[in-house]
Amino acid sequence: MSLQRINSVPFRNLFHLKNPKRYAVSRNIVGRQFATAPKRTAGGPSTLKLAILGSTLGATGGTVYSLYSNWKDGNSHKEHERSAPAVVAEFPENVKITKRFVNPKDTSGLDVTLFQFQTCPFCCKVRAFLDFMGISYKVVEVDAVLRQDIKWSAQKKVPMVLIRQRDGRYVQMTDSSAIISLIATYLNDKSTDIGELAQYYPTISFFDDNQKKKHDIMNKYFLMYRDQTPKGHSKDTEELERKWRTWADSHLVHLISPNCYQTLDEAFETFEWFSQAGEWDIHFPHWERNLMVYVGATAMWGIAKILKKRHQLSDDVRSHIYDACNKWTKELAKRNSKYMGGKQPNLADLSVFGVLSSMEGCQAFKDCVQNTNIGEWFYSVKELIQKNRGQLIRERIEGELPTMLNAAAN
Ligand SMILES: N[C@@H](CCC(=O)N[C@@H](CS)C(=O)NCC(=O)O)C(=O)O
Repeated sequence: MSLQRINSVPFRNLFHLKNPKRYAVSRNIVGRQFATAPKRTAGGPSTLKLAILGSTLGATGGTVYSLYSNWKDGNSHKEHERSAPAVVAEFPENVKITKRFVNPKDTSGLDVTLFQFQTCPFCCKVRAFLDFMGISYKVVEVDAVLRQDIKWSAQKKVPMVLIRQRDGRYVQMTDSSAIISLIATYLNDKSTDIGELAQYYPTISFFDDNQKKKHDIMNKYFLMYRDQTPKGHSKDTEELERKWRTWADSHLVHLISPNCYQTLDEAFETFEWFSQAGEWDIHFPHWERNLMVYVGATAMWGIAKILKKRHQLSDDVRSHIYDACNKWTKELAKRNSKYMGGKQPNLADLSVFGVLSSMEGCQAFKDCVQNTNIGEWFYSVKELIQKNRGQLIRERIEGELPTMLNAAAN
């Protein structure tokens, strides 16, 4: 089977191929510098001899270095592994489904289980997408400290989904953007098995600028089309969508932690809200809920400081998130468009919404709504998502179900 997008993605767009190339080029420059003859000093036979000797040594050194660099590059190339998404024969034992969203209007035929932390921005992105598309799915709320429900998996990050293939086995996909692209590809043309489509999103490893080995999912911002681009899509609209999806992952998301865990008090406040939003009181025993709040808040308060430095944010962290909200709304205004997708949200809207919704109960979000124009767009996307979302059914009930929630569940 040939899918259009995989052929039309220019290789230079795939970031993992950029780095080795850049290393190769810069190392050759170093090699050439070595090969350059050393500076001449005053004439005389001994100086000439020295110069010849020097340039010979230099040239040899340069060539040896160049060969060594090429060999080393070749070797690091070999280490750029690519692996297909894992497939599990049976749904893992002892995994407790926390809740499910059931939408009778769902015609996708998909059987999706989402392993998540309720307020992780990447998980919020996936939920925003699934809800907006009206897909029914099961949720496993993972304890962020003990992580018992993902013990079976080699991948330890959330979000992660298990999706049932036609042969009854389950394909495991990680990375919020890859999950969204995979399911969006499937929804566009259901004739190909989801397990087969998942092969277009392999995990690759590469070396970053600091020679650190990293992993990522190839093609994660790309949808795969069998024959032709769907109606209403054009190269420009797709590029725009990809640009802002990437922005949500590479910029916006990094502003969340420094803004929500600035102080220890704010970190506890945020985790109390997480507990409420994730219904930790009813899905986990009391001691586990407290462990998640106290360990989580303290850890995130420390991590937020590291992240602030890593992403070169000033002490006025709010100004960065206000700038980001303004950048988004200015782009909408410039396009005279309600959503980035036009009259309807597209994957960029859902991604930006998802990331921001992860802090909806935090002071930082309230400040954004008060100090920027993000609210109008945000609540309009939220309304559509809520309208399309399936009915919530709670499964794992450990604690007391508060009367209000009980009523909502029924
Ligand atoms: N690029 C990934 C990032 C996922 C990620 O970093 N998830 C965090 C939770 S917010 C996680 O699982 N961290 C646990 C760990 O790194 O072990 C995505 O888009 O899904």
